[in-house]
Amino acid sequence: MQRTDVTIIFLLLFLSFKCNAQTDWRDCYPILVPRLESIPRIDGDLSDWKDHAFTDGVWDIDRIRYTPWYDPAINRLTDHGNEPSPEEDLNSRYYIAWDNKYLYLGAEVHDNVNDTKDPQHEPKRWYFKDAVCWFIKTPGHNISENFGQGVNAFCFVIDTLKPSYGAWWRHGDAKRTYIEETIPTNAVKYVIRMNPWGNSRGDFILEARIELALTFAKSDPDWRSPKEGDEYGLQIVHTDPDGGDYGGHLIIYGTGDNHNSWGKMVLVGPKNPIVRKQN
Ligand SMILES: [Ca+2]
Ligand SMILES: [Ca+2]
Ligand SMILES: [Ca+2]
Repeated sequence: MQRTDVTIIFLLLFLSFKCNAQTDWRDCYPILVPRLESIPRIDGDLSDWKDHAFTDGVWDIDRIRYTPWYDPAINRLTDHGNEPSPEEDLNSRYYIAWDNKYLYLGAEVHDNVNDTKDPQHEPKRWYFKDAVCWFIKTPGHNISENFGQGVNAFCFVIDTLKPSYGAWWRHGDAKRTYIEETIPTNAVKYVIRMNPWGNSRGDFILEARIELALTFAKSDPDWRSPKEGDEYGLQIVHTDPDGGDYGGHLIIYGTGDNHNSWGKMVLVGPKNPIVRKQN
């Protein structure tokens, strides 16, 4: 057994002792994000790193319904007539990993319709389009205001034309809140591959990396290079309008802009892929 496995087991044991009916779900469900030992190619194919990344499997509306953060007003799908079953409307796997320079983000998504048209388009309105957005808070702050220092959202509109607003960054800094801007082009690399399995033109794979020093250090002057044990905040928001205006919306590990509702994301060492038993 490798040192990292032992560390993770001790961490989980420690956390499990703290879990009871009065405990916050976030203390019982740490999101242990592994460090990658080899550098992925950002090419719309996650197979080079996804087995070494954090994922907790498939998310759809049925699974979210039984989570502690579920709110039917915001976790919902929309009916435009002639819809497939809810699980075929949207189900996804999300991946996250890190190394000393980058945060790696991935999604493998089954979606019935790709919709990036917004009748009242503004660059910051990613949430009126098909988009996947990772909300991340840097370690060590108990900030009161939403999107203040160290609080970030990295949002990717699922448009292969990659418009200027396609990779969006909502964040704070030491003085301001809710800064809305494109992720600087030198800080992000991403690829969207549509219909990767030949089943639906709405399906896609998103593979992205964010350069840590060009984003977190800007949103949080106190941010330091990542190391194992660092505790960030994490929430994923996946929007799925599929026609019409404000539409389907799944929130994972949180309840919205208030970062105090977000899950605990702990940076850990490399992860060994699951090995299947020989038959
Ligand atoms: Ca790749
Ligand atoms: Ca859909
Ligand atoms: Ca969609």
